[in-house]
Amino acid sequence: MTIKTACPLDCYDGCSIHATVEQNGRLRLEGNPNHPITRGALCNRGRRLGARRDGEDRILYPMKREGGEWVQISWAQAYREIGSEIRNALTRYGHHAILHAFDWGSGALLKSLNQRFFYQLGGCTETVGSLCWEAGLEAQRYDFGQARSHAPDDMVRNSQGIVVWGRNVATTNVHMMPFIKEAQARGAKLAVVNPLATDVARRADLCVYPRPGTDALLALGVLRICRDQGTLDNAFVEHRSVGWALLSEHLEQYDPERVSRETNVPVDQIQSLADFYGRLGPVTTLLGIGMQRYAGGGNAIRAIDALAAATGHVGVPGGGVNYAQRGMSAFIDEDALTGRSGADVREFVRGNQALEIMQSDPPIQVLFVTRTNPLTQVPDSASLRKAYAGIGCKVVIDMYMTETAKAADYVLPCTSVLEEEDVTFTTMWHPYMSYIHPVVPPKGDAKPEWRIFAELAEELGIGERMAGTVAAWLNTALRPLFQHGVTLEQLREEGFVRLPVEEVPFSDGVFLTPSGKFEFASDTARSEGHSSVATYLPPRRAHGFGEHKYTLLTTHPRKHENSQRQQMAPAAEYPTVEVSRRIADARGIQAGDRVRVYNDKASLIGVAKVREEGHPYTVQMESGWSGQGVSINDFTDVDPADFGQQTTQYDCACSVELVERAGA
Ligand SMILES: Nc1nc2c(c(=O)[nH]1)N[C@H]1C(S)=C(S)[C@@H](COP(=O)(O)OP(=O)(O)OC[C@H]3O[C@@H](n4cnc5c(=O)[nH]c(N)nc54)[C@H](O)[C@@H]3O)O[C@H]1N2
Ligand SMILES: Nc1nc2c(c(=O)[nH]1)N[C@H]1C(S)=C(S)[C@@H](COP(=O)(O)OP(=O)(O)OC[C@H]3O[C@@H](n4cnc5c(=O)[nH]c(N)nc54)[C@H](O)[C@@H]3O)O[C@H]1N2
Ligand code: SF4
Ligand SMILES: [Mo]
Repeated sequence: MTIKTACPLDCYDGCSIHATVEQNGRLRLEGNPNHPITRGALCNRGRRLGARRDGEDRILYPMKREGGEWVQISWAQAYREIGSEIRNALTRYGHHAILHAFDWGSGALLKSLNQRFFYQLGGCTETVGSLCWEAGLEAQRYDFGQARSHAPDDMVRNSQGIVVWGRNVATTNVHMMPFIKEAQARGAKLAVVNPLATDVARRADLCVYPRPGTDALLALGVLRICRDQGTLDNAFVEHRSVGWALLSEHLEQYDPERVSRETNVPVDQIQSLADFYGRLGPVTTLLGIGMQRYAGGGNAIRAIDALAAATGHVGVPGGGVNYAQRGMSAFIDEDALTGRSGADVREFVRGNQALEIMQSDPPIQVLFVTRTNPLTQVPDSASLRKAYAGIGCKVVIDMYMTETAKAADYVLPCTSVLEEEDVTFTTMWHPYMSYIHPVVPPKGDAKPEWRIFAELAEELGIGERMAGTVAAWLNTALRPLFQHGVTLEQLREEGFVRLPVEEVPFSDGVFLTPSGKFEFASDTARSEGHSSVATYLPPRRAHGFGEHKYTLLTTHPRKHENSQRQQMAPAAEYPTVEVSRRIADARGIQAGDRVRVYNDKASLIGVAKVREEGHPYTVQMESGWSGQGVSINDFTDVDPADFGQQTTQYDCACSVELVERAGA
């Protein structure tokens, strides 16, 4: 029998899965052929969810660290001891002494019940801000009022141009590739803007390899050329926007020669990009997360928004500046699930939590980590290891012994998605929501996270505040959706439903900004301490700015999800270090050589790969790796981006040297 479920990983694609338990008990997972995005195919990460469920190294019982050894304990003991730690913290210091560090390791809806638990204590300290994409979300809030994406098939039908700007589509958004191919078959032109030569670049009509962290400069330079050559959409600028005059004045700083010099993009390519936006029919822009992880990352997104809007590609079929699909949030009552509005919450910025913990008053007594592996994924891992080490009681809920779990006092085993009942959806791209049906029973003593917190609440005498069933919680959280005629039964039976978000956002010319128009100049941005128009803020450490010579881009891994390597793509002892041809020649490095990558904070040995195309001073490694006593984020720093408490992992530099010739 085929069971319909879904992939809850933090991903653009939000796939629907057909799961079968074979006679020998093995799980077979396939992409749902009827789902308009999944179209029958899963990526390696989705296919390996079964292996992760059955991994030999999976944690199946509550574990406690005693004198440096891990011992198995019962749930009753775990609840009793952790409950007593919570009570002590509450009595001595109050609820702010409890830190809940969480992220989106699973995007299933009922995971938010973990927040509800902490709010029922009166409040807690919790992590806010983003390791991921918030600078861009804030940028689009200033410009459009909210980040919205076009329906996937709109591009296939209507776009004359596609610009993949800082998104590694063939790796991180694999289900986009067929849509791009179909649009190209219909005659659409493709441009790719990325310091690295990604797989999609092979299909491109125009490849631009800017110096990392200079996208705002590039976009504003392109916009200035469009203005000077008269290829703007004057009707849009006049009737549907505010602030053009101010931005236009600001563009005087971005003459093509300066832009070329500082972005390292030849003038003729800047002109080609101007022709793309200025002279083609509707152009859709697929923005990635990469270029906003820099000092000026939010402004880079604003600059691209402005370019696409002024040249007439916003609010029209085939256009759009697609970064996220925040329209989904209107169909979910998050507060009914979490109860956040009544709670007294102290906020620690995710990227800066090490310092916040070390300076905390009241001090953090108990740490809970759910759905994240901060000791690998948060910048400046060394400081965070130190900060966590100073906390008396650390509880990690996970399926595997991550670097963070290894540093804990208690590790509690949560279920795999294949053992859960829930709902999931992506806010990164398309408007489909999927039902998660349980496929197999929980292994060992693993429990769904919401049950763990419900039982811990009972231990603390507040059980009734967390009591409920999956159906009841879903009915509560999805009430706004059900008002649109969708029912829980329909979602359950069909496996997925399309939410009623518009196919072409802002096609009525009405934006969600204070002015109701697209805002080239934003008073909101200014009142929040930023330039009112998009501006170029140089990187802090990337190539040409810091002491080390090469930009170090630790981008998202091909085969696995962030640091979730177990049973997906085990960490090699020596990670691959991709260097440009220029660096290889300067340092006498050949493919396969052992090389040392280092900066002031960290050092590791890897195996060299040489890239012929791309920005000449760029080194690339996959994020999510740890080994040799360090993690990738031992190289990165905690400085925030311009908007939204966003981290800047790519604003990072390193040096590289040859250690040992291949085969030597
Ligand atoms: N296989 C796989 N897929 C994933 C994930 C995964 O871990 N593995 N993670 C998921 C998550 S959490 C996210 S947030 C998304 C991220 O999805 P993406 O945004 O596609 O991923 P990134 O690797 O962060 O960066 C995308 C690209 O930005 C480029 N880039 C870096 N600096 C600059 C710059 O200054 N300018 C420009 N123009 N480009 C730059 C990088 O070279 C990279 O190719 O992917 C999701 N999908
Ligand atoms: N240098 C560098 N750093 C980066 C990035 C980068 O590109 N480069 N990318 C950044 C981005 S975009 C992101 S989104 C973050 C991601 O960083 P994290 O949020 O830490 O994501 P993962 O590494 O996927 O870790 C998620 C963990 O949650 C566990 N998990 C899965 N399901 C559940 C569940 O139901 N309950 C509980 N309790 N645990 C569960 C998984 O087993 C896994 O260990 O990393 C950021 N850090
Ligand atoms: S990780 Fe993304 S692409 Fe892969 S199966 Fe899951 S949702 Fe689909
Ligand atoms: Mo992310």
